[in-house]
Amino acid sequence: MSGKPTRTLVTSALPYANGPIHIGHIAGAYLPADLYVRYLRARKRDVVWVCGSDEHGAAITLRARKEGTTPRAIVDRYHEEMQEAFSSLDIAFDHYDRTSSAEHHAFAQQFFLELLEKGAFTEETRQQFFDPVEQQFLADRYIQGTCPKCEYDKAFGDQCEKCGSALSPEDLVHPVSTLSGATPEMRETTLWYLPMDRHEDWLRKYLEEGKLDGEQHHDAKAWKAHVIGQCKSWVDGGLQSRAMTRDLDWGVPVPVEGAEGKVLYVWLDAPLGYITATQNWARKAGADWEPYWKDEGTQLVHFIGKDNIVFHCIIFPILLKEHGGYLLPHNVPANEFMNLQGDKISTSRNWAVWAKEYIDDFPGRSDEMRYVLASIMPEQKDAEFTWEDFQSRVNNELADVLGNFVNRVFVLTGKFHGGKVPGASGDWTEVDQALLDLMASTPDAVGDAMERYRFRDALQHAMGLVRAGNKYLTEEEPWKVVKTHPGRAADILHLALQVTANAAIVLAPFLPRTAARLGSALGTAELPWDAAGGALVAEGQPLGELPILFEKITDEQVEEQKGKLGAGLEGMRDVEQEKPQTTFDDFQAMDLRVAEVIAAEKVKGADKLLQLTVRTGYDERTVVSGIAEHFSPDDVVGRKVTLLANLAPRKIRGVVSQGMVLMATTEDGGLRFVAPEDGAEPGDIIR
Ligand code: B3M
Ligand code: ZN
Repeated sequence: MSGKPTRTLVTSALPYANGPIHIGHIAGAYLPADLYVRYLRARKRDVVWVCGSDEHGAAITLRARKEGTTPRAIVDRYHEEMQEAFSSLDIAFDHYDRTSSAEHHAFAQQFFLELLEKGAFTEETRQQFFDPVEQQFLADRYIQGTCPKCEYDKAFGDQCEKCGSALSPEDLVHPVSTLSGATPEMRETTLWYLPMDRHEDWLRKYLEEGKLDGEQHHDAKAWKAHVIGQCKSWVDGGLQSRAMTRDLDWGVPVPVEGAEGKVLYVWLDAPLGYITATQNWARKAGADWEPYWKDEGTQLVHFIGKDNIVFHCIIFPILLKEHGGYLLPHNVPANEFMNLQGDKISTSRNWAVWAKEYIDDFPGRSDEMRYVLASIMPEQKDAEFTWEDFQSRVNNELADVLGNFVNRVFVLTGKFHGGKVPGASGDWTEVDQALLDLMASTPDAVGDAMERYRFRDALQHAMGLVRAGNKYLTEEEPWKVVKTHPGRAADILHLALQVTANAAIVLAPFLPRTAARLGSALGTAELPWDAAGGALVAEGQPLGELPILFEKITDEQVEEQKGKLGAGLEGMRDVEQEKPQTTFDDFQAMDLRVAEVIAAEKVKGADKLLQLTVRTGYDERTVVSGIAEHFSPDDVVGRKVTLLANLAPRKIRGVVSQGMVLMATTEDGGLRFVAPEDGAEPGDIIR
């Protein structure tokens, strides 16, 4: 456990304002931060947690294009929607900001200029990919190609989402514009680059030892192994320069004369959003923002998903260090991915559990989702959410253990002690003592795990106390003992009530609503963490009404939720992804005509090929077609087909093919002719 910092600044990745929030987001960067912050706050530590919408970058402009609207309309819509989604699961930031604000633009521009003055960037005129159809430079998600590292064929110009590598457009093999599908041309433009290779030495030290300039900066061993591993492999692989500006019209304008039409790279501007969010929080709270970013005693902790590691552990630290005066991240406890019901979460396939829809279907039941997500959080490796598992955790753990335990304690206290906390004799048995010991050690066990970002472990420790309490009650049977030894029964219930109050404290970060209900039912306005471990409710204290804490999840609810996955897309086939957009002009360039097959024979030595003679109405020509495994020559003679007539002739197995016969591929891998309706004649033009 690292030493107690003076203050902690927590950030969660700024989500792109381009779509709704699902449980994968929540489990990745928001719930863990919320748990951490609630815990630190319970310990009365000085902590501020900021987040906000990331409103720039191709993620936004491409979405706007797809929906046929403006980037501004997209970010305004999702900025609101995302905040509702977060609060529906009681994800409670101190401040939620947005990067399209005037304050953020001004700060990011200022920061850029300061870096420029310090010589952090190199200004270079280089050849860049340019889309000749859309008349725009292509970077980031505007360009796709094959990843040079893992060969994934849909890597973007800034990152491969398969292997996580940070890329530059020129790294891509077979680059294509995602806007037009065109093969890009090269055009010259001037950009500012961040020469990252200059920083390899100190970065390595910072990552491996947590040391910088001889000073202990953080305990590197406290970093997650997968985070350190990813970073080290990038640094060891050699860091390249990376362009920090883009030729685009949506973003923070580059504040340099003559740089019209250029904006800051989104991964330069977005992390600075953490700083502007802190500034805006401070203004609102009447506090000073600077100590949170600049004072030695502050720990800066970034909660993110694993696809953002390179940006937070390498690029942002370089920017902060180059600028000077800022702290570097103390820890970046990135989470891995959450899968869903046997598949990757996917917005486009509607394979997701949306935060808002969940709350619409399970009103008021945010604690249940928080509990399940914390139980399976992808801390060290990818994890999977299933509705069956959700049901079993809610029913068997929350309802049958926590709910059942607390309910029995309250009912029995009502029955035997008139609803008042009974006194204890102080004559503890060995069994009592074991439970008292567990109660005493649980807060530290939970706290230690929390401070090490082991939220699953922390929850297990907290629930361990509840399980022990439940077992204690079952085995000690106060409802029987009361008949012969009422004093002993009072001891048992007294202890069980103390366990309940302690559980409310250590579970509060995970189950804030349940903890509050327990607190008021116990008649204690406040259950401070510092008092946890010992007796918390006094003899004679009257208990309030205990509501039913957890309803069971029914099989019907599970089925209903599973039925929603992929819904709206029923009857849809699992097919190849659509090719990048093409243009009307490109389509017009293809000459499609009705033709008739008048002769066919196998191509010698080629199992797959038929040599067809087709009549076009104005000539007869040879076309070689790869259909021999599906059709015999007899099958095809006399058929009307669709011919791509102006395809450049190609020699195939010694035969010159003049055109192509269009075929449809069926779901089971078969082939069908794309045949014109009866009555169409050779020479009819298709358009
Ligand atoms: N908007 C990336 C993402 O949503 C990004 C995070 C920015 S954090 C400064 O994956
Ligand atoms: Zn890759």
